[in-house]
Amino acid sequence: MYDFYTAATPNGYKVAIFFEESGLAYTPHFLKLDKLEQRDPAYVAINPNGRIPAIVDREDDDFAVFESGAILVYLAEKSGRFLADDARTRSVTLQWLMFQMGGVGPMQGQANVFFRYAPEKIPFAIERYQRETRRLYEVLDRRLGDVEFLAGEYSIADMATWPWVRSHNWSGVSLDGLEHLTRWRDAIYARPAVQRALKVPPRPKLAAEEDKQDFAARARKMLS
Ligand SMILES: N[C@@H](CCC(=O)N[C@@H](CS)C(=O)NCC(=O)O)C(=O)O
Repeated sequence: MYDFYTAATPNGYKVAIFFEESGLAYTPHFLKLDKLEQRDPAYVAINPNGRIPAIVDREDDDFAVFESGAILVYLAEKSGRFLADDARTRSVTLQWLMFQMGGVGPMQGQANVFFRYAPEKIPFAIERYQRETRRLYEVLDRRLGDVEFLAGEYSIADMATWPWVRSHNWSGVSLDGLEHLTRWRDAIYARPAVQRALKVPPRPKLAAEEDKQDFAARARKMLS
């Protein structure tokens, strides 16, 4: 059994998708990021970075894992799912996982900060991070023109990348013209396990402008 510390963000949904796809037993704990619960010393003892997600493996001496990519690798190795054994497929999976962890996540995260949360609008920063995110999406699109999923078969690389691509509108980044990435986005969205994961916790619907402003104001509290 795993304790899973999370919130309604892309990095949290990566791990929720793994749990729902694999059927591993887990107990979710939802942190209120706008109340800065992620900085509570009891939680920082689990995740020294004071961010979500994190897990604790209750069947392995309460072993704690932080960093979403490391969590996915740990769970894949524990369950024998979604990370191939053969060296080449495993390497390809880890290459695309690292591409997400070092590229898509940080760039799109900064696009969100400057496009949605920053108290002042800095056009250079907004354009820089949106353009870089779009460039990374184009890399994904070319890859997905050759293969069904990033490592060939559905894997932790897709689980890590999908929640970010899914929220492209929030970052102000278009998928126009990226037909392979759009095909992949829709195929993963249709998976029942992914639908279940998106309720862990439920993602707020930000249809109205007031809802978007309210969400951004709460997210801004984390920037201090
Ligand atoms: N590299 C980390 C990033 C974790 C991260 O930035 N989590 C965000 C939510 S997506 C968070 O906890 N933010 C709270 C804060 O900034 O205080 C990972 O992939 O686990």
